[in-house]
Amino acid sequence: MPVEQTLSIIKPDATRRNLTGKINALFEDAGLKIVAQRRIRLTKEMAEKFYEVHAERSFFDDLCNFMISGPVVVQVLEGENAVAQNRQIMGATNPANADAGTVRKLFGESIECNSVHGSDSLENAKTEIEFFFAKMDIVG
Ligand code: IDP
Ligand code: MG
Repeated sequence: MPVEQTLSIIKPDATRRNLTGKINALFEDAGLKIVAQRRIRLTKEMAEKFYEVHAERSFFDDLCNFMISGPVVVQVLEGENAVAQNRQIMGATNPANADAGTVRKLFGESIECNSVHGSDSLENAKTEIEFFFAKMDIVG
């Protein structure tokens, strides 16, 4: 399987509960390597740009306000099939529907406050990684 990189975000509901290490352990235990990581506060403009594909959705404003409600940890995960594998580790968008042992089942509070973001395709992963990281920030 090809080695890929994917963009992950530990969301404000999780940083607020000091869960960064527990979530990172799930990534690492599954074989994904954290090859870049930074704790930041998104601005409203960044959140709106990052989630612009959802601009027409009813939850867009709430989502952007949630994403700026506290610090986030942006990170690049690397490994075989990393994009799909991370989506599996994350679990379904709604924690109520997520499989046992996934990040969202273990830690998600609601369909909005679901602890993590993960790129949904290799193409989007490239765009999302470039949104936050320069090449020299990523050390494999
Ligand atoms: P994903 O994060 O599993 O890829 P998306 O459909 O891309 O899910 O939605 C992006 C984010 O928007 C979700 O992770 C969640 O935080 C939020 N979201 C999605 N659907 C809803 C909803 O129906 N109500 C409120 N927030 C939602
Ligand atoms: Mg998505």
